[in-house]
Amino acid sequence: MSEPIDKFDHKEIDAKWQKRWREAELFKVTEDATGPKSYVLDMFPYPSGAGISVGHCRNYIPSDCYARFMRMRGNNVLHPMGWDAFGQPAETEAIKRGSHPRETVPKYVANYKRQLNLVGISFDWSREFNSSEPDYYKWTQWIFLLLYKRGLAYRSMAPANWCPQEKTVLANEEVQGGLCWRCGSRVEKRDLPQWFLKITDYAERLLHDLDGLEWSEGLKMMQRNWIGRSEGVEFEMKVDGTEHSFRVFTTRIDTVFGMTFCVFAPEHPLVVRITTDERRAEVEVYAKRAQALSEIDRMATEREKSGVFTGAYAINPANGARVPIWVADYVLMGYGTGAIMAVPGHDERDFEFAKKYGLEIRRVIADNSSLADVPLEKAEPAYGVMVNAGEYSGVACDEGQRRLGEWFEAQRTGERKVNYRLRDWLISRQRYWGCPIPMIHCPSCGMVPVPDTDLPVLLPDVDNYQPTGTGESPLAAIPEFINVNCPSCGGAARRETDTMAGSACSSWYFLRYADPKNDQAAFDPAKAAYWLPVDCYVGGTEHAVGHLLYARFWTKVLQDAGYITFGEPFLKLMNQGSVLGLTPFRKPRENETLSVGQEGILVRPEDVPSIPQDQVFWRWERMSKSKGNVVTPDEMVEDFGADSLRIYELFVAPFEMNIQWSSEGMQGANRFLNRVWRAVLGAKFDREWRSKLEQPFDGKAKSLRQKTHSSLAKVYEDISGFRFNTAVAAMMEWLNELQDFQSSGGSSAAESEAIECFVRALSPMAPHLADEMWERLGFSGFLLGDRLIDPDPAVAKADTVTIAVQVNGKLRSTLEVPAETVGPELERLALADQKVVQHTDGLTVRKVIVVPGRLVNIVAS
Ligand code: ANZ
Ligand code: ZN
Repeated sequence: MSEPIDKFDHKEIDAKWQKRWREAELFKVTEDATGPKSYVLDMFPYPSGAGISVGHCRNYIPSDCYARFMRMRGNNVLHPMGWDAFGQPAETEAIKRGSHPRETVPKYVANYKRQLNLVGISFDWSREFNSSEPDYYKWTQWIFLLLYKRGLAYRSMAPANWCPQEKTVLANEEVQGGLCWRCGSRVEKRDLPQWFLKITDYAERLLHDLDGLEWSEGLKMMQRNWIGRSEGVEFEMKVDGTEHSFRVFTTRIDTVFGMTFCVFAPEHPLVVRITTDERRAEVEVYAKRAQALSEIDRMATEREKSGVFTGAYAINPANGARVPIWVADYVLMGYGTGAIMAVPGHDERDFEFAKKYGLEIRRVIADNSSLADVPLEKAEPAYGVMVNAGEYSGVACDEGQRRLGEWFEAQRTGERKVNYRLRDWLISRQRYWGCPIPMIHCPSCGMVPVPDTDLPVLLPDVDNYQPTGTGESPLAAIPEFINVNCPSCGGAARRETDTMAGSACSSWYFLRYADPKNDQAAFDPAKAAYWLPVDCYVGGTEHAVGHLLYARFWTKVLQDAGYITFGEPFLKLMNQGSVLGLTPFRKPRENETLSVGQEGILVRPEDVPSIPQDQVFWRWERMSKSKGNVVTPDEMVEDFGADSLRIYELFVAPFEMNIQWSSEGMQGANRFLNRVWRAVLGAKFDREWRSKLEQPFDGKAKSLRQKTHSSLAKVYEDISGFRFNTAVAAMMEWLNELQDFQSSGGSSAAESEAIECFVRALSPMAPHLADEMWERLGFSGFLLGDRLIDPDPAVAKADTVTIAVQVNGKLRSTLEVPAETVGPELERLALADQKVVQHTDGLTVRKVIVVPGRLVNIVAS
């Protein structure tokens, strides 16, 4: 090799191999029943105009390393990519720039794709699709209709979360802390007819099946809490002196004797009927005010409680007591029955409320009966025994719950019930850039689904796709779109003008990758059965209760309808940490105020020089375009090459941890790869090393071989477990040992073995450089198409010793074993030894004497 090998030329190497991979269609896969498969999937990205940052790469690079590794371990790997192109981000972007999403999306997609290729991600682009193409959304509509036909889609008037900025409704999952999760506006309530999907029918299964998933406990807990299962009793109460009655739900029926008042949600329909005339004005004012608040705000425990008395009373069915009925916003209409029995002695919110309005607080639970009259300083929600509870006094809480539940059921005035906090999924949006809901409103037939044969309902072009702000989609302004003939009676009818939220598109895309070009069906069940479920899903935790719950729901529905045989889409889920960028802020000026949690005013990096030094401070913030702290893979690849970026992102920290971006780290990664380059190509490589392993090795060569095989084992184990940082660290140590060996002048089959094993193992991490070195070592083809070398556990073990094996005192065989091999293992190995078996043939083994590290003597007769 005459060329200089001091440093590798990353530009030339990146371009050369990316071109060759593309031309060879190296990443293309098809079903192959002869071996195991592995489906490695990154979450469906929105192709935004900003392109990807090194922050996004924290997801794509490790999952690519894993996918390449799985393939090199003999799996048929599906690693696809596509675009979640419908929905708010594309539309917001398009509105801002006055361009049509149909034009901007392909541009953004092309840019994302270019960037991902730049980093050498091994996506099978032949399976690429985007969710805003009719070929795709036809099947999103088909699944919607499947849900409708199965009674799982319905339209109903609902107080919806309304984002005044985006002029659309939001799902509960899109409201965070009372704010819109995208634009941060305070969410309002509006009564609008909306489409819902009945995810609540699947609450129990969604909860139960979490147990079998290989997801982080934290994420499972978030889903469990979101589903919010609680067991309790729902029972009926009479309004004193009227025919009216209402129901309440409680998880603590054992506290029913401590009910000293009841509370209705302000929206409860009975409120207007039972409120007395002299209380009416005050109640109405209160109810109106409550309407403006979000559920989240209303539930917040730290908010001061407020409420008004209705003037009416209810009867406690357990003891006949007459209790006042109040209205308060901490009771929600959407949960349980929208009315509660208030037990201030044992419920914190009720306690606070009773204190404020001077209502009675009564102890009905205590650690033991002798404490029945101890006054309550605060609500004591613990379990113990019932006290001051008539015939139930002295009864343990759990027994009391059971008996009271039975009592209500026997009376037929109540029953034990399971409640879920999970609400039905609000799926309609009054926005243009989404998948049209395939329904028709007919004056004579009512709601009529678009026949499957008429799908897709195409999204028409509009002149103005700005939201109308009236709660109607811009599609309502297009006569050619809305006017249709009813598929059932043929009469004049109107199309539904709402579109589906983007989360509909991402609820089944993982199935489409199995069969992306199918125009007869959403997917071929056989292909889905081959590729799915997804074996390894990689994405952020921000989707914990949105996407990850919806996708599980649709999967279960498709399973129930017989299209697939599995009920969980993502067996293993890995959540990457974020990349933080150093972000400049300035101190607020005198006339400026900061909102809660805000430390300073964000400034653009280019403005920093013009601000007085003592006014500027820097903080680590999640990388995003809006923060002006983005580093692009383009810059990094330009300066250091794709593989340096890959190594840096793999090595910098455990996969799930946040990292602070550092350019010095990039240089370190680049230096490591240059060392690899020199160690591999500066040696005399002997392709025939395998045939020379029989020769005796000296101590140094022996220890290099041990390092090679133990490193292989460690690297494979770490990559399998998503511990990429320690895998790279093991490569670095291994390289050190190889370099030590080389600088001490050693050269043998052990060195060539180390080099070949190293280059192969490096391939999933730094594929460009690995393929280049592979070629320069005299091989051809691509490492990805080849296998990784299996570590030899015997060589991997620290030094071996030779054990003499005697039969009745005569040396019959020897064992080559790791020095630390213990007695019972030596005995087992000795007895299984071929020569020993021959010499004990026909004899009975009477005794085995083991001297660890030296010999085994078998006494047989
Ligand atoms: C009396 C009681 C006594 C309660 C006690 C709790 C403790 P989870 O566990 O989340 O399901 N509740 C019921 N419906 C409500 C609504 N629409 N808005 C606000 N609160 C409501 O919560 C169930 C408990 O929350 C119920 O049990 C009820 O208060 C309250 F020592 O009833 B409990
Ligand atoms: Zn009709």
